[in-house]
Amino acid sequence: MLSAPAAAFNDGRPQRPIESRLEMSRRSFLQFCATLATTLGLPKGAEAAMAQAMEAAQRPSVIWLHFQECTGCTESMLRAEHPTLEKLILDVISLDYHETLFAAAGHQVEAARKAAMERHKGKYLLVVEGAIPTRDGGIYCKVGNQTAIELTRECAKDAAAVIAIGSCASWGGMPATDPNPTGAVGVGKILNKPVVTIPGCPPNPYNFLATVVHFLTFGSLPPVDAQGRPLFAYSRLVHENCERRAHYDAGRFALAFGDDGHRKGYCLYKLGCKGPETYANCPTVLFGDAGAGTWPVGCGHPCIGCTEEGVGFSKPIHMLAKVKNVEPPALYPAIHEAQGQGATLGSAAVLAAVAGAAAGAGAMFARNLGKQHAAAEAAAKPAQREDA
Ligand code: FSX
Ligand code: SF4
Ligand code: F3S
Repeated sequence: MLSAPAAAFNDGRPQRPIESRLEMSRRSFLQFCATLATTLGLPKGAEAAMAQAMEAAQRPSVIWLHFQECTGCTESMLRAEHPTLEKLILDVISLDYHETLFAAAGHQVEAARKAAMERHKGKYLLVVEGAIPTRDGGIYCKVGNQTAIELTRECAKDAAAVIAIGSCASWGGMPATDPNPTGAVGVGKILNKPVVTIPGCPPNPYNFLATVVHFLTFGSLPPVDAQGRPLFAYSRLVHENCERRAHYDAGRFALAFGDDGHRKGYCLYKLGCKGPETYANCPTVLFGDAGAGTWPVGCGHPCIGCTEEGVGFSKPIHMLAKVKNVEPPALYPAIHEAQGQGATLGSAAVLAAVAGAAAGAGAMFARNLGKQHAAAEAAAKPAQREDA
């Protein structure tokens, strides 16, 4: 039985089974759904509704605009696996306008955009990539002789929902860096309707996929924070789930790139890591499906706070982060708990799930505690906490 939102998108065309359309086994497809459901922090069983919604012939029309940016958002989507964006485009959404991926150009694609907007009035998704220049009437970015401001307003008017992908579209990002010569702003600044933001430079493609699949499955976008960021992805500091956190707590820091601490995988706080003031799920979701450690800190580079307005592209790279939270979250049970009092590990986990806490955090926490340089540490002299 098709869920109501999925049925609403059904275009009635005969479809092959989704696993053959996505060129993956049934098992892999269901694993993919379970991963997305977990990423969203949804309760057990939600993966079945997601699989059902994706299996149906629902293909929401998507209009994707490009403004001031490097196209890294689209590039990061193209590098996603399970499934790749190409397969997502062909089988899950109907990408009716995308300047980078379209072979056609000029009046032909502008006509395609207008036709899609008319045909799917009130039902299409508008995705905006890149910042919007507002200075001098917005003349610093024009497409088809329309300014980015005009195009965004025109396309947003009849959209079911607006998604700003990347930090540029979310709050200005790199183009808005001081002195911001073009007056670049995020999409929310020029629209009078809610905008879901997926910041990151580039953003994690799974956060975008999970947001779109949530829309497909439930007919609505996921709950967001004050900046419009989905809570499932941006409710925890990078620092809370970082695999180097044990070193931070123990006072073991890299003090220079390539020094002994850096080579041992110590905490990067003193190299300017902004993880303590940046909300994102990078350490738990990782990038590019290339295995463990595939995120900035995992590769040995401090987090620059690319998802956080006022941090990424604003604070100097080597400036020390403002530490927002050094204590374990209050949801963690005490080590010694009297029987029948306080939170148990199980109830904390349930609370975290209900609150939509970043999935996998518990597993990462356990994994991080165990794996870091146990042998090297045993042989090394006792570490001293370094003063800032
Ligand atoms: Fe680039 Fe996107 Fe950064 Fe911006 O991602 S990766 S400059 S967020 O708009 O293309
Ligand atoms: Fe990880 Fe950075 Fe926090 Fe250190 S300061 S634990 S490297 S997020
Ligand atoms: Fe950006 Fe920091 Fe994640 S730099 S990609 S928020 S680790």
